[in-house]
Amino acid sequence: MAAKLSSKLGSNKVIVLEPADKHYYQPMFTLIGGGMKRLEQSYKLMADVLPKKAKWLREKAVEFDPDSNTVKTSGGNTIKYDMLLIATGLQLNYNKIPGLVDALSVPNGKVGSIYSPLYVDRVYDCLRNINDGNAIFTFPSSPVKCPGAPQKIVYISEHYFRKMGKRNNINVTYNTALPVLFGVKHYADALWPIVKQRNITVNTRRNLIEVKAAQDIAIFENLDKPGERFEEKYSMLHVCPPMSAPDELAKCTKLVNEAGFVDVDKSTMQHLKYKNVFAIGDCSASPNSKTAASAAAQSPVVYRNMIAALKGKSLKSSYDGYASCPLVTGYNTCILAEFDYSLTPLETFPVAQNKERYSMFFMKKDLMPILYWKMMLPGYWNGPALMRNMLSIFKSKQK
Ligand code: UQ1
Repeated sequence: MAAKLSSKLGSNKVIVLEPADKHYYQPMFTLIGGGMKRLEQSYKLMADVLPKKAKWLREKAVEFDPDSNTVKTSGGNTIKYDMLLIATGLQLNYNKIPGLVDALSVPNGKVGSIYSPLYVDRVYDCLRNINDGNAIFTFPSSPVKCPGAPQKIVYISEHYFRKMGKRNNINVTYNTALPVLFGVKHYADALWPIVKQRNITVNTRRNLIEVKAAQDIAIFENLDKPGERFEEKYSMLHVCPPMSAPDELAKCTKLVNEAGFVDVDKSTMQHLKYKNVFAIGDCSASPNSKTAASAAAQSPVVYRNMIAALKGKSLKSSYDGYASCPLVTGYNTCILAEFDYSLTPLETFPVAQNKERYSMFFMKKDLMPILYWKMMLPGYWNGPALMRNMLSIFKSKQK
């Protein structure tokens, strides 16, 4: 967005408040967990990816005051804005689960998590170290980014165990707080036969509440029967942490909804009350799946509407809730889920995308990182809508 806006508005009109020195391509983390990529391949220095025409302030936004059009920064500065775009992403709350941070700090431990660059390498270590017992994977009771990722790592791990000839000695269990395997029925119907055929145990409505690293025990609660708990012994545990909007954002009640997310119109991405405030990506309250593809599809809408709002014109561009999730099902297959707000498939390619395919795996593993760095970050990639419309002429022929 900074690239798009600074190229339109000119040098030093856009200020980027960003405390991090590295920018991670997070969609690579599942592959790193499976040993298919290395952590060093997943990031670039922030200084090298931010647009030259924008001014980078290496500080964090710590206080928002939309009534005075100001943001306070971690360095004690107060910045006045004409337009504000909030793109903070989510906060990982590993500390909300007693014992988890300790478990993730044990050298050569049995607990890992693909969601953090701090813990992702532990996942592949776990896969290599486990020889028997229970491999347990979790999905928390909170909104998460890339809701497919906690089960992608299940499929990758299960395939890894088979490749290494140790699958027969390992029970693979996916404990999810959700009532379903996947929120879009078209793809859930494709995934259930895969978990059954591969003998993966799926328990719904099970939420991780504590980890006892000294005993290798994970404690889950039954979300449908409060008070009912299960203690499960693990030889490896993969945790998807609970997530939330960042604290600094969530405390600004003027800007956020009850859950802490920026209260925007789900079509225009403009704040419902403050017309000079927009949001993009995981921090927005728009009820789409939180994925990189969603942010890509939101980006032309946010761009056009911000420019219109700046000129005092009406907002014409609208986001349809498009999200995409390349559901990696092993070391060479992937189901490419694509859908919109109505949770109906909105697919790009003229093939049955609910089937496991090598082509989609190749796209996810080798093409998407290039597209991300070369097209999305410089502001040229607006999601696959254009490609979908062009390819749609082939669709009727396939059916
Ligand atoms: C996408 O746009 C995107 O954001 C850049 C991803 O994240 C890395 C994706 O994984 C996918 C699948 C898309 C959608 C792109 C196509 C070509 C369907």
